[in-house]
Amino acid sequence: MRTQAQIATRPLDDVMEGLHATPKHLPYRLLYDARGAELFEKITFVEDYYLTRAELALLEAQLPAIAALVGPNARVIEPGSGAGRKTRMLLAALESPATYVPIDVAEDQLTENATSLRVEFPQLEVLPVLGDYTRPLSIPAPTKPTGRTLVFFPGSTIGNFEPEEARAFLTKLAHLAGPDAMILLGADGNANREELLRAYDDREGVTAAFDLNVLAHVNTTHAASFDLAKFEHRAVWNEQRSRIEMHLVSRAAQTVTVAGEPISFDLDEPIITEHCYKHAPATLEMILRSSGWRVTNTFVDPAHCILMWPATAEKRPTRGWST
Ligand code: AVJ
Repeated sequence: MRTQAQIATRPLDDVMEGLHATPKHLPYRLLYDARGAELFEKITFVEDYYLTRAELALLEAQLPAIAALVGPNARVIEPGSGAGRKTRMLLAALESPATYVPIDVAEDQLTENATSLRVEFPQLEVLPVLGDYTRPLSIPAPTKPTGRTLVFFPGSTIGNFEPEEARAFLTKLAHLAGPDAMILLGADGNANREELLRAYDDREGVTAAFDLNVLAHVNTTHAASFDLAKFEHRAVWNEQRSRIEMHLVSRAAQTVTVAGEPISFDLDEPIITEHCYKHAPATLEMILRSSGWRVTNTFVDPAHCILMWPATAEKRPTRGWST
């Protein structure tokens, strides 16, 4: 499948690099192959994963304010569009949105989503971009004049980035979106260890299945011999870095072959597969500000976990293209 090849092929093989490192780690984008994207979508409905529920409620409550800020005929750009539940709410609330540009690596989901959006919003021009939004991007130009550009980046996806990368990425978005653009960034700022451990190791086992799927993916793309039964999913709160981590822990001392190379594991040795920073609101606001975005407002959910930041691009973003 093209998506998998595209996800797996990089100039420097970061899979091998990560498996030779200490601690071992895998690039998180591998979690989001076709099966992984499906499992992640399932996570968003899980009781213990409070993030989606809380953000949907917050978004719903603030939609009139958001629509007023954005104005008519908007061009909406969404990196990591996924299944598009929040997108639909947003598009339905905006005044005659003109263009929607979803960007995602999950090809099937991207195509299906674009097709159904064209039916649901006949006046909307949908211009999907298949690709990894952390790499250099070009956005197709709308065929008709549009109003304000809104970058829609909800879902705490920003937490996947290292703080410096987050800054570089938000700067890139400021350039991409142009002057007078807006961003709506949504992120979880919860630092409650118990709630986070539950959210990232849910009792239904969906997160565990999502995490373990990365080994199946590497088995396929890197001719690897991971036995999924010999690894266990674990959520780990990294207090010092204020981030939740997903680990796959080796249940035995074992050697796995990956692309012809033996990789040895000690008993209990982890592979870190993903981390999500839980920035304090002031930290994230500072990151936004130093990325060329002027924060205009902050929307906070009643449980004080999820925050949404509408921000407008400064006339001249402070930094050039990077990443
Ligand atoms: C898609 C990165 C926002 O960190 O909450 C959920 C991914 N991983 N459960 C998150 C995820 C395990 C999710 N993000």
